[in-house]
Amino acid sequence: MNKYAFTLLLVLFSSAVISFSLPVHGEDGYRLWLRYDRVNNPVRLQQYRTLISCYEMGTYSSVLSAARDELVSGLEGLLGRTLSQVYPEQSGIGERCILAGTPASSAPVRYLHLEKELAAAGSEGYIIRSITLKGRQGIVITANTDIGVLYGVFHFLRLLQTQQSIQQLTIQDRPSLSYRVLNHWDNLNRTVERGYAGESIWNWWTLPAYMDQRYKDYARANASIGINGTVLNNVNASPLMLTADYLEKAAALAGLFRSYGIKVYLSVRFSAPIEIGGLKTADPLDPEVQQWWRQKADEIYRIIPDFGGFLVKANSEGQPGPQNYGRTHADGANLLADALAPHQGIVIWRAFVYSETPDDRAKQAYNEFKPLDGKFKANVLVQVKNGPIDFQPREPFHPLFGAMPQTPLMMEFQLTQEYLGFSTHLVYLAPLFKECLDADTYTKGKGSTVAATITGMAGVANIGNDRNWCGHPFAQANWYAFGRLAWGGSAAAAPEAASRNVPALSSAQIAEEWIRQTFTNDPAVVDTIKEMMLASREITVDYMTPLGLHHIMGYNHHYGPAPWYDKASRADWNPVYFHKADMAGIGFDRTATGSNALEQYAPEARRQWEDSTTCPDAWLLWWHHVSWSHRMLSGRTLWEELCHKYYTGVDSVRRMQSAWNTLRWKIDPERWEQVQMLLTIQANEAVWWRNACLLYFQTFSRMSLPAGGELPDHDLKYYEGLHFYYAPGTGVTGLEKN
Ligand code: GCV
Repeated sequence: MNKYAFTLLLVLFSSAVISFSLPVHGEDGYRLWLRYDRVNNPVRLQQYRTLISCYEMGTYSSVLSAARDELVSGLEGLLGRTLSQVYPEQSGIGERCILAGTPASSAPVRYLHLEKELAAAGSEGYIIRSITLKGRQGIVITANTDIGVLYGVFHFLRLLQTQQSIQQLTIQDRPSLSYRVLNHWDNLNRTVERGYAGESIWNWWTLPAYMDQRYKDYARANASIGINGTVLNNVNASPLMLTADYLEKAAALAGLFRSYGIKVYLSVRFSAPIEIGGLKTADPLDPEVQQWWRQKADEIYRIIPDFGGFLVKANSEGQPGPQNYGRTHADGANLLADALAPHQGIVIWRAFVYSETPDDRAKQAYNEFKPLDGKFKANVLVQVKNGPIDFQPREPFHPLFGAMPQTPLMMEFQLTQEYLGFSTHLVYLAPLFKECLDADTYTKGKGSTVAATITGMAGVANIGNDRNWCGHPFAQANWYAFGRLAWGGSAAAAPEAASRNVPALSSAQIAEEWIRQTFTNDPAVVDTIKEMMLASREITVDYMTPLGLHHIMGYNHHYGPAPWYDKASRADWNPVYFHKADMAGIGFDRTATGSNALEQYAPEARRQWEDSTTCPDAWLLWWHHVSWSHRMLSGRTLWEELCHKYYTGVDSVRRMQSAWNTLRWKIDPERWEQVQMLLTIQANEAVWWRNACLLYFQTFSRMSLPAGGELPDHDLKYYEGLHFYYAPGTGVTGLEKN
């Protein structure tokens, strides 16, 4: 073979090798915000390469191993070169080394004497500092615990991924809430209630023998944003979850998640003692039932020693509960609390309850739970949805926040977009979460924010087995924002919060971090995407449920508009129950002349909403039934304002489309194209919402649509006649109609 033929062969061979070693998927979103691509800003890259040339780790635990793996793979990707591991001397570090570990696991960390700073870091916080030790420069990432070190490593990598300076670092951070927990509504048959991103990521069939790589990447992603718990299964729980077979599967996941500081929790069905225990009753005061739960808890802790505890939906939407036996929610929660207490487990008892009574659904949870304050065992937390109805695009904060001072409360937010366009609409939820967290309950005087009343935060997960985890590339941002907000989105009342030395994160900051890590650091692109994200929630409110409207979507599957729907078996499942449109006007009167849900709030909070002439437009129809010609604060009449909002909503989605189009060549083609297609769906559905709602409400207002505005392309009958088979998230057969 001559020289040229040999060279040609070599080239062909190496390109074959290269093409095989390239990822099969392009930029498919799988890597989430942990991409670790080489830093493309030469100045920053130079700085990072100058300051980092090696690493040293404290003696390994499984958590520190995870920290080391992340640090090494992250830095090697970002710096584009390999790093050497240095084994530290007693009191020194290698030149330009990253030193990571706790004082207990690393002699050089001990030598730094950071006791005072570490005292403020608590059990999950950390310190990141530029140091000089015996004339050698380096950076230390340290904490009181191994998990604190892992969180510090993720923070450090975030600095590089977002191209921040790492000169003179003096970072100290800790979480403001103790419980930061994802709630999966995943069923054992892999359907996901209100899931829009494929099937459940838990492959119950192949667990525990087969551990999908996804489980580890899930844990990494969660740990990177400080999530420290996960409830694996749906709150509409199968009793089978508590059988030995399934517990073994859960134990396998718990074993993996342990290295990432994530505890496993399970949703339990209150009647499990009957269904899988063979008892005749699930009465919480029955000694046999009590013994059954104690034994079940012992069995669980034998195989999951750090098991987090139980999440319970009881006497809600058909689920069994203590009221089936004439007992209270406190009796039910305390039964389980007693079983878990010897193992330091907790019970998270949901307050999402409402029954078929003539009373306003918005009032029922408060009426049920407020009198139980002080009656729960110490290891019970009550989990309250952000608003009193059900995860609507806009709701006032739930009146239970601040109303149960003797009971630790968990906030429940929904990341999966059940009522916000599934995973086909781009809606960044941090502004919705912040609106609630920052709201003033006035329960302990001015400044008693909702955030200050909670101990933990739960997020109903939007994760499935779709390649990009969440369906919509931008839905990942809601997972990210949830974790970041639970970590540091508020100056919460928890004692830990007081010693955070960093200000609460804003929606804009979180969006920017996410964009830089997930898409690009190009400032113009970051700004364009950030603007879209920050506006997106309000835009969705405008085209779906403006001015305080709520719960007017399709029955059961909750897809699309159906304000006319009145066929549900229960009044409070019908949209007409919530908007109450008639010839006189529209809106739910929740003032003293109506249901008086207002009285559940502190007087100062009430004051902002109670007068229809001063109530902010955004909340008006939540609190008041007003005439179609009611004068809004904007100066328009109600009907004009309603039209204005619906039309503006559609226009704004179109503006998002134009903004996205300007990014055509600025981000990877795969995700650009996906988002472009999804925005087209969103724009079409915004038009659908606008037309369907305005045509329907017009039958009452008898007023005209705005002159010169786009006319609906169909009549009301057409919209009313639409049916959707196989709408995702319901688990129905597809033959059921809405
Ligand atoms: C898990 C809403 C949803 C249900 C959900 C329920 C809950 O009603 O539509 O799918 O059930 O909330 O939070 O328990």
